[in-house]
Amino acid sequence: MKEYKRYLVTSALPYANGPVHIGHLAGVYIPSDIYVRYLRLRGRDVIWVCGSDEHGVPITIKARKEGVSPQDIVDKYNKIIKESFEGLGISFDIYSRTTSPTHAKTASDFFLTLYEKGEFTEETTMQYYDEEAGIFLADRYITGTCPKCGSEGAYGDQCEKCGSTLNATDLINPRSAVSGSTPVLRETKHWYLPLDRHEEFLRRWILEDHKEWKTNVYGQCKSWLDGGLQPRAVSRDLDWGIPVPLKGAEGKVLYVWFDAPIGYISATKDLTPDWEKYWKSEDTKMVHFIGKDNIVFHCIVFPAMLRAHGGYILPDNVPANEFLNLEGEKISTSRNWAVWLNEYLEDMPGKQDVLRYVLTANAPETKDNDFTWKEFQARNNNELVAVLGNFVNRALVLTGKYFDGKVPAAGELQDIDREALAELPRTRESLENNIEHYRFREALKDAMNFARVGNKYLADTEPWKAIKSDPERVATILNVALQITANTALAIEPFMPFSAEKMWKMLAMEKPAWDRLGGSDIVPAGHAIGKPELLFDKIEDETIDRQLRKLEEAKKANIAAAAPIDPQKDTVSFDDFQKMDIRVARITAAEKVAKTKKLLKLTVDTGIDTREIVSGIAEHYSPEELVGRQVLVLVNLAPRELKGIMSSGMILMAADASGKLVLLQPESEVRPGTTVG
Ligand code: B3M
Ligand code: ZN
Repeated sequence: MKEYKRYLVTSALPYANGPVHIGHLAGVYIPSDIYVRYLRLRGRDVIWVCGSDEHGVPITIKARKEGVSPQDIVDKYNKIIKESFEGLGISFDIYSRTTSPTHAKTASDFFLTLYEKGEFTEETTMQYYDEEAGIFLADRYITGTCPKCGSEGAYGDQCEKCGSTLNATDLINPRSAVSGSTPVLRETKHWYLPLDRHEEFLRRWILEDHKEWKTNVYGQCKSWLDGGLQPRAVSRDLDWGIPVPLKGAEGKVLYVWFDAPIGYISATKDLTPDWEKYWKSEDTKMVHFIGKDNIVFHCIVFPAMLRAHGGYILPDNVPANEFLNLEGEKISTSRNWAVWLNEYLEDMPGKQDVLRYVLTANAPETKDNDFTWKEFQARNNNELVAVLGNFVNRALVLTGKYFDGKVPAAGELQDIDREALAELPRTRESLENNIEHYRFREALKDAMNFARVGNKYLADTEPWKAIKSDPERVATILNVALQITANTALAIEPFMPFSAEKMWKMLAMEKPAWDRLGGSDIVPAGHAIGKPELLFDKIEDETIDRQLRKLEEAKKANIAAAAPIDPQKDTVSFDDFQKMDIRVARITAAEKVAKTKKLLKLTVDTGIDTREIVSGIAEHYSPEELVGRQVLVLVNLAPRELKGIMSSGMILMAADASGKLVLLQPESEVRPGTTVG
């Protein structure tokens, strides 16, 4: 393996059109945070850059939907994203923005260099233009009938119903999502990066020189390369983005996927005047952390851009993860099917490490994985509380109890002590090897192994029993246990920095250098430790149920949003309306209709009389819930017999988002018999 002098780590720039969710965290930000924290602990020269991706069509769509400017949208979400990352301990060296002046200049200059070197081709094509709005339409702004499956509302680039990839010009009955008008085809000129010119190089560089890349990454690259590379447009007709810096290119901006990766360079410039040392030296190991949907841009397009420009290094590795699902379903921003980081931090204060732990233990490193709240609870209770927290607590509490909080000196070691201590350097080696190879799930198991060894050691040596007969032996046991505790604190730091910090506080020690990890002499005899506290609390069902209910709500809202609204019925005359006699009434009794699931027999005081109405609401209300309620009743509906009961009238109701029927009732008490109209 190549020896590098320094590291440049990048993490995908999140789109500033929504908060980040657990899928982003598990796929990109937690693994990169672990990696970088580890490198820092090892004293390596590393910088880690990230920032908001603030251009692109999704942001303009969101702005239009909310009736605000794209700048408002990115300001809002950049702040939410940045603060929530900080809240979770994601330790970027810089979190920048692609709307920064540095970035505008960097991206613009980059484009010009490629243009002047003749690295682009130009092409004039026909594109949909909205004559009413006076703009060219991005694919996402055109909807129509899918030519493949015939469903309505397909987008210019994709039909979400059948999943087909489309060209805007394939859509039947295309409509502009901006004005609703029918778009027309117009000529437009764009600049293209001819990826085919780089194909041979990329084949060699990836398929031969980087066989060590993760199989999911390597495989995707190979299939792209085998399919043959095509020129890709690097500009768009859009009014939000970095203007194409050429005469005659008014109204054209850099394509977001051209400017965004250059954002890594701009962020580095904003971080340090020494930025070229990181970007332009073969001694730098560059690593891109991304999700699988970004592989082609980071392994093929961006390297081709860097190479076309010249002078820049290419990534040494691109450890992309697969996707995380949530409770068995694909995470979706638009359907609000997600656990949002900002909400998690509010709902679960002090539990940052629990989320970091669970998302690492279950990271989608080699295949898509599922996050469930039940697993979250189980891992917290059975692993963090029962293993890590329990071990640390016992070691510290017993030291307080038997030795007044002073670390006892070890006497002669027995086999069982030596065996436990011998696990430490072995575990360290495995942990390091796993992190250096981007196997963070395995590395976390190693970190937890320190606590497992400690837990087992205490269970086997039983100091609480030995204390009566052999206090000297207990001194040795607790010395060993405290060495393991300190090892644990050091080992978990990249994964669970908040807990590591608490542990050093409880041990009343400064964090030692990483090279002490695996050692049996981290905590000196005679040292006074601090006050033990619990590292983790048990998570109760109630907490989990609250989160599940939140998801249930999201689902209901989606069903409601997706349900079509009935078209308006034919006009009726005022006289026809007057024929309907609707009154305020009160339910005085309610009971189930025998042998039916849906029907209740209601006794209703209509003010005119007391009568019976059979209503299909048994699945939505219990009889007890109904008695005493005021309702609206159509009293002159022709009576009809239902299950042997004469039903005289109809209770007015509407279905809510989940399909549950809800009663319509006066806002305040009204005398029964009062006419509604
Ligand atoms: N914003 C896409 C994404 O979040 C994009 C990443 C840019 S990295 C240069 O999936
Ligand atoms: Zn379709």
